[in-house]
Amino acid sequence: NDKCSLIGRWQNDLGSEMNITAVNNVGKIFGTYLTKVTSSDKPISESPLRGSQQMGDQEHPTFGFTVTWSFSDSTTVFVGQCFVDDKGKETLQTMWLLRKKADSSQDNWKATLVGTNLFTRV
Ligand code: B9F
Repeated sequence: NDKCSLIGRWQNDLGSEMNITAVNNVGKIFGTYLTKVTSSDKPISESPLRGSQQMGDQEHPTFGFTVTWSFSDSTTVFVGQCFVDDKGKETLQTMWLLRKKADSSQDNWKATLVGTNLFTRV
């Protein structure tokens, strides 16, 4: 019954790739994110991700992280949980909120997108 570790390379159902390079002793998460999808004209580039996970003796830890997109003015936060199945296969079940930059507070109502992503190890 192995514990689920976030460290490593992951791909989601959209083909996006993230590399979690470190989880430190207080549960801070460090890594990079390369989205496969965008709807802007700007070329996609790698973006930093920072977050934290529950530490302690947890088999299936919950976590959250933020991606501040390096090629756009928007930000996405992900929350999720790491699972290991009985064959030892790890998955990350997540939900995300994407905040677009609104031009004015009148446009606030249309500034947030929501969705889910499932990550598996590369
Ligand atoms: O496409 C987004 C973006 C922001 C401003 C112009 C383009 C940035 C990338 C977001 C990637 C999302 C998906 N990728 C993934 O792996 S994060 C959640 C999904 N999971 C136009 C305005 C706002 C969005 C599109 Fe834009």
